[in-house]
Amino acid sequence: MIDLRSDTVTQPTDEMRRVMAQAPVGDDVFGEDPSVNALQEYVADLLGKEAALFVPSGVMGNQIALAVHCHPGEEVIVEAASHIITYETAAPAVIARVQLVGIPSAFGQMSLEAIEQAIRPPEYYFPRTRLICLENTHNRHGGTVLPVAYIYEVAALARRCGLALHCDGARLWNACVATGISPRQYTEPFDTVMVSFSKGLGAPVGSALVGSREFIASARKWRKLLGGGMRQAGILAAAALYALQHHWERLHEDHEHARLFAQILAESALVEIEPQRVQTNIVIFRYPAPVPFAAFAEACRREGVLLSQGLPGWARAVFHLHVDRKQAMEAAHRVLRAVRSLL
Ligand code: TLP
Repeated sequence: MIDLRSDTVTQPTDEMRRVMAQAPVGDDVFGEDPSVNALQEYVADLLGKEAALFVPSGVMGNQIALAVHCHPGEEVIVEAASHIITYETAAPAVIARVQLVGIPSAFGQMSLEAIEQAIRPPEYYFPRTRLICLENTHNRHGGTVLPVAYIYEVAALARRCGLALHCDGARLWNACVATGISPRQYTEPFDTVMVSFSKGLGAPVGSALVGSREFIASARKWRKLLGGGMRQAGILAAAALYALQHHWERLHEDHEHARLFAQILAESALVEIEPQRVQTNIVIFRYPAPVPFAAFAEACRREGVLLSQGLPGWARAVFHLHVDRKQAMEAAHRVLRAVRSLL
């Protein structure tokens, strides 16, 4: 079975398990876990921010960011197909108690005009706009990369309007590898950034939230409130640091495999694919309408490929540590066999 449902499905490698087993640990709720502290210092420095907080999941990192940036009843501008709006179980309504304003876009880039129009004037009866969130790379749009110039334009608009700017950078590493742009260049315009170790980097668990020292102090309180204060979490942090130091460079292989897979699908003309969307490790493509996704996914499973759903009407294949070049090509041929079986 070739599992392309997500880059979250990877198993820790033998070397990663060895590093985990040997990691020095302490009680992180007391701030005494040396491996967690080492990871947090490393990530803060890598992303050019004052401080970092290790959190169990990307969702918790995003939700803590919203809770620290906003007061209940305020508004957050997000891209309409963003992870925050789609896959976080309406947590912003429950935890930060904010309202999300979703702005549709083609590749994850909300237009500046649309963002500006969504910012509320200061009438007492409007909600107060507090925060803009960007997602880089953009998951549902197919792992698309936000151009740095665009991010700076959004940041200038946010500053001009007194708004904070957060980045869901669960796959920021992929954007860096795809463009050669450093993490610091990507993160500089943001007040806060969430990055994940458990996606393409292949760590079993964990994300980090970075920002100012003051912001991260509040974030630590929120993490505890949400039940995310972990004790000897160094075992996990060691895996995350190992992943960052050893699995980052190889992400270009996942991008290459994604391109190869997309190319085989595109050449067949059996499925609709937009090659300009294939920028990192995610490929989304339109499967034969009007077959429901579940039926298409089942046909692919019968051929030995697991896929997930992207935008409505689109299937998603994600390339990772455990899929080599041969398997990427084989997966494309199997998907085409599944498509033919449904025609
Ligand atoms: N994405 C998962 C699913 O939740 C869809 C996946 O398989 O891609 N931000 C972005 C952009 C993400 O893609 C994800 C996970 C998260 C946040 C949440 O991370 P976790 O799963 O660690 O809470």
